[in-house]
Amino acid sequence: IETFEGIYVAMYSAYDDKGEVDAERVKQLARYYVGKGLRGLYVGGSSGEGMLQTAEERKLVLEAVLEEVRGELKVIVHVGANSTRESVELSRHAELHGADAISAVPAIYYRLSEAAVENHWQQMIDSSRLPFIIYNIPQTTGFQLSPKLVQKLAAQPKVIGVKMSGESTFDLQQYKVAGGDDFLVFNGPDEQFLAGRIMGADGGIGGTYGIMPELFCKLNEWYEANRVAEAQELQYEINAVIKRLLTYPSLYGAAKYMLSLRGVETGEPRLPLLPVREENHASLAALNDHIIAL
Ligand code: HMN
Repeated sequence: IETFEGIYVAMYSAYDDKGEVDAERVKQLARYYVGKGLRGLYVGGSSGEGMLQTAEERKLVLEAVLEEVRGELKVIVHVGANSTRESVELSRHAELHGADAISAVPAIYYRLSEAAVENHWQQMIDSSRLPFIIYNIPQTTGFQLSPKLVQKLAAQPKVIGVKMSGESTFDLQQYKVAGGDDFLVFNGPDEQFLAGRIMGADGGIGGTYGIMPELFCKLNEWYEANRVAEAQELQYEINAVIKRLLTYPSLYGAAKYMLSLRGVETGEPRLPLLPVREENHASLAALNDHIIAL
């Protein structure tokens, strides 16, 4: 049985200087993550700005990633969109092009009943043979995922796990219980990766992993080796970095600027996400040096 546990970078977007999706830059970014100990990439999620792109752009991004790293890194693609129709289209595309798994948030904007969200996800699940990972992020979607719905969905072999980006580690553990033995939970909040693992997460998917992949892989290894005191110290170091990152106009703009300092150009985030300003450059360069030295 193929397993998905491990550490996945929630990949950032890659645009050219005019803000158009740039397949070459997507490939360079995907390539940057090979050989760092990661299990894979999570494409088109929050960090990847999937919700700010057209379906055609999202397809282009996924195809570029798969062309570059298929077989070297597992590729989970976020196919959540506002309409079920578009999500189904993206699911079919993902299967056709050889993605390893699909994943989706609930549809946003409308206040949806649990039955509506269940049906939205079910249509994606039914539209492809790929494994499906529920993406729970209540602070942005407003949808509270119940353990009962997790249990119901997880009864299907194709539903292999949940990406838990909510902050309650109690809820995380309850999803693990509800999903059963083979059901995977991926920790979402990078600031509490270690706490998530202790409460039952099998791995993590995170945006800030994108600028410190080695540190998150090390954190995971130390947890697995029972070196919890050292892991806690490393988590604290990481959190000091994240705390600083959150002071910029946008987390994504700051992270993307740091990648450019390492020779990986990905352009600015797409509006309404703000880019960093010139006055931020010096402190981000210092933060980048700090991360590299950790
Ligand atoms: C994604 O889909 O891009 C992310 O994996 C979601 C992830 O849980 C991030 N959460 C949000 O962006 C709301 C975290 O990586 C987050 O960026 C990090 O914990 C810093 O707060």
